[in-house]
Formats: sequence, structure tokens, C-alpha cells
Amino acid sequence: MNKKTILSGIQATGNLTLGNYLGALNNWVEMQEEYDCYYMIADLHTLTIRNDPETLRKNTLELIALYVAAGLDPEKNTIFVQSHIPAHTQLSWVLNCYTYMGELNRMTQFKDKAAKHADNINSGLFTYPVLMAADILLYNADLVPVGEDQRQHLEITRDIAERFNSIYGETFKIPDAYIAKIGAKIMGLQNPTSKMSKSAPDPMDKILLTDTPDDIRKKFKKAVTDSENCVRYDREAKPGVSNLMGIYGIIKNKTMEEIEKEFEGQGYGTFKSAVAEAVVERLEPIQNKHNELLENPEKIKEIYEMGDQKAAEKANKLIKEVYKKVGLVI
Ligand code: ATP
Ligand code: LTN
Repeated sequence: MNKKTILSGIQATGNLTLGNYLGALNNWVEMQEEYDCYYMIADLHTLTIRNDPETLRKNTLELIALYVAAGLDPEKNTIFVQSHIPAHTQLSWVLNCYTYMGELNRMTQFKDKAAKHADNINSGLFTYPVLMAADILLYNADLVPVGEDQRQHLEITRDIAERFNSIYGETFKIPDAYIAKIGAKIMGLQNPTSKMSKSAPDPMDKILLTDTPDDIRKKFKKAVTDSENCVRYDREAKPGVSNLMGIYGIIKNKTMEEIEKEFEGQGYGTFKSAVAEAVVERLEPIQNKHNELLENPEKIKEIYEMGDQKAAEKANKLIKEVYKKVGLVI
């Protein structure tokens, strides 16, 4: 049977949050049985901001371990490092020549990141979506599971692919974004109207996957809610409580109605500790497995080398086809 193909990735910026886990990793784990999955560490994308080289290397290896600790089976999935497959940068260059400045200028992530890193608005930050398009198109991905913030990058990927196909004939598969209905945007605990982000300066705003159970309890206890003291889902009027309900709902696999019923007549204190306990319970085994793997760097190497090899096989075929179509001598 022909399985559909999935590709996704996370940058190796370290300190993953509960948002990254619930919005991305957790969904990937659920997809591994049904699809042919490629999950990469987007280390080249990480270069668009300044990194300490040793920290980037460490973050990359830690992220591979985290993929596995979160439940991705390295035998069933292709887990690999983007920079180990030269075809990503090769295709990215070609696609740059089929992407317009005006299109890239509309990218909201570029605008956000440019504002955040005003002293380093480099051209890699600007062409970031083209490298991402290359990542996706190289593997003929049908679906790309990401959080809501990446939707625009999927749209530009489709536009670039369609443009190329219309000039050179069917070359790339047109991918779809796969954005879960709940969990696609986990909001900050202190600022529930903006997304929980690993780069947020306030540590109370985000749950890190490395947080201790006590940190997690403390952060949920202090999470911003409202004065109604009623557990009710309303994203507009009650963003704080609704966000906590979303988190609880994904982990416990419950609908918002079920959660409203479960906490009927109970105050926010009880509700917040239930959410905290659910998160602690979910993260603890992941943290244990992660620490175990980090003590075994040889195992981590084995995992990505196996993935690199499978990824290279597929990517090299496609880049050859593209080079040929655009007129390069191969
Ligand atoms: P930064 O804070 O530096 O912008 P980030 O936390 O958004 O980084 P990425 O590496 O850009 O991290 O994202 C990794 C994956 O996690 C992406 O699929 C992204 O959509 C998802 N993601 C990130 N934050 C959230 C969130 N708050 N809710 C749901 N998904 C998220
Ligand atoms: N841009 C993404 C990370 C990323 C990605 C990809 C996601 C790089 N290449 C390909 C899906 C498919 C991010 O910042 N979340």
C-alpha cells in the first residue's frame, strides 16, 4: 500500500516549549503509523539568527533525542539533520530564482523576526521560506504538520511549486498544511493573546519541556485567567482559561464541553492544578527518556545517520530531476 508522505521540522534553537510539543511533536507521534514520515532538525534555518556554535551543535543533538523521547520511533520514521543533506541548499538556490521579492516581503514571520533582531536582518532571514519550501518539496510531501504560525510558509511553498510545475511540467507534489484544530496555537500563560514562544523573555509565560514538576505547578498557578471563576470555553472573552482548557483537552483527549462539565461549580484553583498535573504526568516520562538518551551520544549518532541515509536517497533523486529540467548539465 502506498502511504502518504509527511515532512516537518523544528529549528534547533533549544528550550522547546509546551507549545512546540502540543502544536507539533505530539501530532507527529500520532501520525507515524499511518504515514511515511520525514522529521528533520532545521539546523540551517537556525543560522538565520546568531548562535553560539557549540550551543547550536548541542541543541541539534538534544533535539534529535527529544524527537525520540517524545515517541517518534527511529525505525519507523526518517529522523535526519537538514544540513547533512546538501540537496536542501541546492534546491533552495534554484527555488530562490523562482520566488519573487514581493512574495517574501509579505511574510509575517520575516516582519516579526526582523523587528526582534533589528541588528541582524540578514538575507537568510528573508529567504527562510524558500529553504523551507525546498525541505518540503524534496520529499514529495503530501502533508506538513505545523502550528498555525507556519500556514503562510506553506502557502508560499505551494505557489513556488505550482509556478515551477507550470514552466517545466509536473515536478513537485503540491503539499497541504496539516494544522490540528486544537493545539495549533498554544498561547502564553501570562499573555494569553499571543503565542507561547520559546524566545519570550518572561519565563512565567512559557512551560519549557525541561521544566521540573515544581516549576510547572508554579507557572500554572500564576497563569493569567479572569474574574468569572467559571471554567468555560470562550477564546475571545476568556483567552487565559480557554488556553488552559485547550492544553488539558489535548493531553486528556477531552472536548471542551467535557472539560466544562468536569469542572462545573469548581473554581480556577482546582482547574489549574488539574491542568498542571496533566502536563507533569505527560512530560515526566519524556524527560526521563530524554536524559537517558543524552547519556548515550553514540545512540543519537546512530539514529540520525540512519535517517540521513534514507533522506539522502530520496532527496538526491529529486534534485537531479530539477537540475536537469532547468538546464544544468548533470
Ligand atoms: P520562536 O519562539 O523562536 O519563534 P517557535 O517556538 O515558534 O520559535 P519553531 O521552531 O519556529 O519554534 O516551531 C516549531 C514548531 O512548533 C512549528 O511547527 C510551530 O508551528 C510549532 N509551534 C511553535 N509555537 C507554538 C505554539 N505556541 N502553539 C502551537 N504550535 C507551536
Ligand atoms: N519554519 C519552521 C521549521 C521548518 C519546517 C520546515 C517545518 C523548517 N523547515 C519544513 C515544516 C516543514 C518553524 O519555524 N517552525
